[in-house]
Amino acid sequence: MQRRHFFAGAAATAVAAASVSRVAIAALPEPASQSNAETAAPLVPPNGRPYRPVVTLNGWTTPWRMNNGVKEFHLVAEPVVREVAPGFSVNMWGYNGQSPGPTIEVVEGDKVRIFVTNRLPEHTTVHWHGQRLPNGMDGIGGLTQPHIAPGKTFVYEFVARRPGTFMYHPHADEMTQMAMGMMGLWITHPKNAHPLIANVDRDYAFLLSAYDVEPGSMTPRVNEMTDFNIWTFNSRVFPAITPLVAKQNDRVRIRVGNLTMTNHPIHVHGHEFEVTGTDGGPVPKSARWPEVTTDVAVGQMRQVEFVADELGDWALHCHKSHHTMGAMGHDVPTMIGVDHRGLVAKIQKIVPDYMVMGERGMGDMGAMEMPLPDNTFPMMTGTGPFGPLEMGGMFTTLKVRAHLGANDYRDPGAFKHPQGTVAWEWTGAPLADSTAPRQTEPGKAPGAPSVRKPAADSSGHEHH
Ligand SMILES: [Cu+2]
Repeated sequence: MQRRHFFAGAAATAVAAASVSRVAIAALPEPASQSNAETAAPLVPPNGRPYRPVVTLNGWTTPWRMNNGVKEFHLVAEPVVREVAPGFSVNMWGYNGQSPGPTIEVVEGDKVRIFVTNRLPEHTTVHWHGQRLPNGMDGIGGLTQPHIAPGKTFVYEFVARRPGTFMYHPHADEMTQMAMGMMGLWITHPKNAHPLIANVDRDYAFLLSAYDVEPGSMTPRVNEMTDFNIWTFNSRVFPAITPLVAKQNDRVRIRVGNLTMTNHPIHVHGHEFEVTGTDGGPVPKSARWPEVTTDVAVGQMRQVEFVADELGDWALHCHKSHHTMGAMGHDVPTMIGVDHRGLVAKIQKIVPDYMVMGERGMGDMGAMEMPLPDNTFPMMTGTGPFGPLEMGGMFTTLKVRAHLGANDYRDPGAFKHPQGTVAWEWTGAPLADSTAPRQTEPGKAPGAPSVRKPAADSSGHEHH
């Protein structure tokens, strides 16, 4: 039914429709490919209905070919090398040279044809997450179509019926293929002014993905289910993730999809936002409320909006603190409060490079020049105008500036704080000793009241 509609403009009969398909397949569109991991300039649509394009963080939008009123795309599933951070590249599987694959942007009502060529060593499919489409176009290997064998090209055709934020990913050996980075964003812009879809000045999009890459190695362990160590926005880690920039009072939309194995509470500093849409569509206005963190569960898409009216460099990150950390293994013991004095000097006589980690927390590590294996990145890294940031994974910044060109997405550098607006060191009289916080005494349970007890107490801990 949908398919007949689809070709109604080009041909009146089923026979003619089939011949249109064959002609299209005989002339595969040249696949666009991207070699670097920088954020590409938004792709202003050269034809078709106009729309404000999204900016894919550390990604890009693929161009299309118009063919008799049909937007034709060509995805190539293939092994890629993704620069997750400078000096740290990972062997992934992706599309058209990158993981994630290119963003596909269309307009509600567009007739879309996607050619998918498989250059992987095993079969694949593409599932168009969240789309209304004919069942046979849903991309579930074995259920709705035969798998796409290595070397083969399949064609998907449907009308982008619903405006919104979607994703695409394989539905074939998913555990391997998604753990290897096969995913991409799909944006369907509204055809007309939509009561629930605001015009925004800046429209950002990224996917959450996680990998388990042992320090010093280059390929994710695909059987891992829980203990990932690379937490990314679009297969990129802080400080290599592009900042989101906005001019003061810009209306900003951020679209975040989660294709990891756990939820991510995405937190924006300095502003309140509303969730204006999900992969199920726009949220009714009566169901929106202000938030500063929204949880993006596995297989979900959240679209948040706010007016960027507070100047500054605001953190934007996953609120699970381990997810803003880098590649270090997780078998490091907690050393807070362990006194290593003396021991370190003895060990250093045998192992000159020996360093103790974490006896005053882990913050020292941000400043330490830890020797690292080849091809990895530090657990805590990034430097701001005031020193190390001690971050490393799902973290970036929202940079709001008073002066910024409408289409300027470049990093404007560090925020220049107005005088007197930065937290400062107290240099007056110190806190008197008598009111210093008390510590739990050795042998007592934490939280036990550290008050002087009456003389009758025989536990022997009176102060002498
Ligand atoms: Cu997270």
